[in-house]
Amino acid sequence: SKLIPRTHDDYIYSLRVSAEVCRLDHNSVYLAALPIAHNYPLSSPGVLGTLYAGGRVVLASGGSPDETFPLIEKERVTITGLVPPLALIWLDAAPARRDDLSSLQVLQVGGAKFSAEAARRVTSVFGCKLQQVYGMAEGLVNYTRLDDPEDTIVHTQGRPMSPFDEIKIVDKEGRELGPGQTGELLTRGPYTIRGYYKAEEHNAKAFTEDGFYRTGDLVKVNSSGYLIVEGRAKDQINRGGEKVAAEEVENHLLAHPAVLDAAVVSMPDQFLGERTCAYVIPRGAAPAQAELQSFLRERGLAAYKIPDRVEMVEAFPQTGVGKVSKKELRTAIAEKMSAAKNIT
Ligand code: OOB
Repeated sequence: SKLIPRTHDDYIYSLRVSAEVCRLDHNSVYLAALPIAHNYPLSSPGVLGTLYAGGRVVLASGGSPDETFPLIEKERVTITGLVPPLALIWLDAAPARRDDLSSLQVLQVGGAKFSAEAARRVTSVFGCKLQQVYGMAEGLVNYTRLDDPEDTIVHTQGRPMSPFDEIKIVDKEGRELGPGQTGELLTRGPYTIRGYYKAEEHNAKAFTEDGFYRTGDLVKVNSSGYLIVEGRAKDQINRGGEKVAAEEVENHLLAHPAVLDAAVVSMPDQFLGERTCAYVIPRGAAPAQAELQSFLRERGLAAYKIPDRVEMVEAFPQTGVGKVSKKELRTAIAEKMSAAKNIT
């Protein structure tokens, strides 16, 4: 782990601009459904941004609809922030419940990529605006704006909150790329760190000489300057040399009516080095592996991208803030396979 030395000034700046972008004022009521030690519910605009704007904060002990929906009704919550796995649970739960969620004006989703399939459903299910939030503990936060066209809100992860944020998208050789081209996002700006704490060796790799932070995110920018996150530099499966982007396969799986959520990871393979394993949380009765594979084939997915294995689970392991922990999924499938090998 690397320490991220943020200053009070960084935070105050970040809160002020976030509160403006999210149009918070003394009438705002923020529901903290995520653990508030994380930068997103803490300061984007989160608890601190709401208090800064003179609003009110409601703390939930967890994010489940059973707890949060009645709280939204009782406290007349106007804005809250979720990570995508929780947003999918809310989207699934809302139609069958009778809580009055009409006070909700903005539902933020961020911390990991929110699929366009799910993003499209937010406004019709909750009757409020969706705001995508793409941020990082190191600093930079991007938001879609509340009055952006629906297409921008559904298909992009927003643009930098501050006019002083600088961004560059570069290829592997560090050459700057133009709109529509995918590369690594580099950034420098008023609330982004210039180095991890006492980590000189690591900093030499994680920052450019002129102080840009190398995010490790694969991103492209559209003609209006909005970012579209295509994945992590490392979130791909190397299947005998053929690269499979986890997110592409996940998006296709999410289009299946019996799939609530999907996470695609690599599993070790003697011949190919790696193969793909799709972890799926079913919606209702679990679809058969063969059914999912032929569904993907019919959608035109190349044969080498079809998951070699599908594992049905009730929930994914999570990081502290509730993102899917792919690291734990990779370990779990590798252990399961080596245990099976020992038996045969
Ligand atoms: C937030 O911060 P971290 O430090 O937990 O994670 C940052 C990483 C990003 O580099 C990116 O890989 C991913 O999480 N990420 C997203 C995303 N938001 C974050 N990937 C795709 N789409 C998004 N909307 O996660 C964080 C910090 C402050 C505000 C919001 C999120």
